Amino acid sequence: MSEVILHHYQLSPYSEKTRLALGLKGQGWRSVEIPIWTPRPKLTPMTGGYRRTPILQIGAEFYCDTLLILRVIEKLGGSGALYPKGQEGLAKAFGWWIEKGSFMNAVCLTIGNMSGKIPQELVDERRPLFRVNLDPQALLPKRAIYLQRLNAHLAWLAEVLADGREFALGSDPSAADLSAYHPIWFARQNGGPEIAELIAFSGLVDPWYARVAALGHGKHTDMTPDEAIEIARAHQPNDPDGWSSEAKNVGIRRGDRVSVTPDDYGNPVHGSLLAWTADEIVIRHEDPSVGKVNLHFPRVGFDVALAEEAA
Ligand SMILES: N[C@@H](CCC(=O)N[C@@H](CS)C(=O)NCC(=O)O)C(=O)O
Repeated sequence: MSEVILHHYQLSPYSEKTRLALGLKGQGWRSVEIPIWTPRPKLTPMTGGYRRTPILQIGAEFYCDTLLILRVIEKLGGSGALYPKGQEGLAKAFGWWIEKGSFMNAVCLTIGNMSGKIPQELVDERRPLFRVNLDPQALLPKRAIYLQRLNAHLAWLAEVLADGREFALGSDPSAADLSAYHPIWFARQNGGPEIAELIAFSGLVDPWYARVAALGHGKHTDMTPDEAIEIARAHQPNDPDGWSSEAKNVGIRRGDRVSVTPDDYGNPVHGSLLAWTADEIVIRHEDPSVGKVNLHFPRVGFDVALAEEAA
């Protein structure tokens, strides 16, 4: 099998979730550091412009969104279980809830405390993506709101951990812990002691947080963006043909040119539809610099539609 390549940047909470997943599974990986804000001229041609972070690459297969990326990492084998047997659906639903409830609130709470540390380019670039002004001066006055919203969800996490269990689903770590951890990690790493203290339920959350952090990131070595492009170019993409009747019911057929768009924030990506299963959408993308590649998306959180002719 071709190497597991993670396109990510250090500051990114969803990348931290993925790094920990690789650590939990003991999976070796190659690290391609991408710019924190666009343009990303080396990455964009490979991913058809999908612009969220992180992205996992294996040969000419590109996996978008950590919901799918963690499932791919799980299938690679290794130690532990991101989706423990009998708790697969629970781990996914838990992760969906806590990320929706806490991620943006933790980010806005934290950045409000990062005056002088957030480049204007980042504020300007993220504004249309998140539809939020990430300027610390704009976020600080709203601290009370973000704090209430974050702590309301952390109260549920504390309730889950209140019986003394070591991890969210029991005695072993899973994807559920990683989803709960990364927004708190972002706040603690970047918000300083003031924000760390504002985050409630520390008595219950702290020992759990330390256990998740101890999973580490696994063995990894750096790779240049050009090496990653070369690997994509050197591999033939797979030809998956999984199909669900759902696709038929919405009037889309294999081979149609479609757009795939996150249902919360982010841009559409276009390509020819190869597979549509209960769990995954796969489209074929082609670019002169990398040739043919497959882009994979989770079914949950993405909308597929026939592409406009001009797309
Ligand atoms: N649901 C997505 C969310 C990913 C996400 O929002 N990532 C943030 C960084 S942690 C992002 O893309 N920010 C904009 C960017 O990096 O370009 C996932 O699970 O991968």
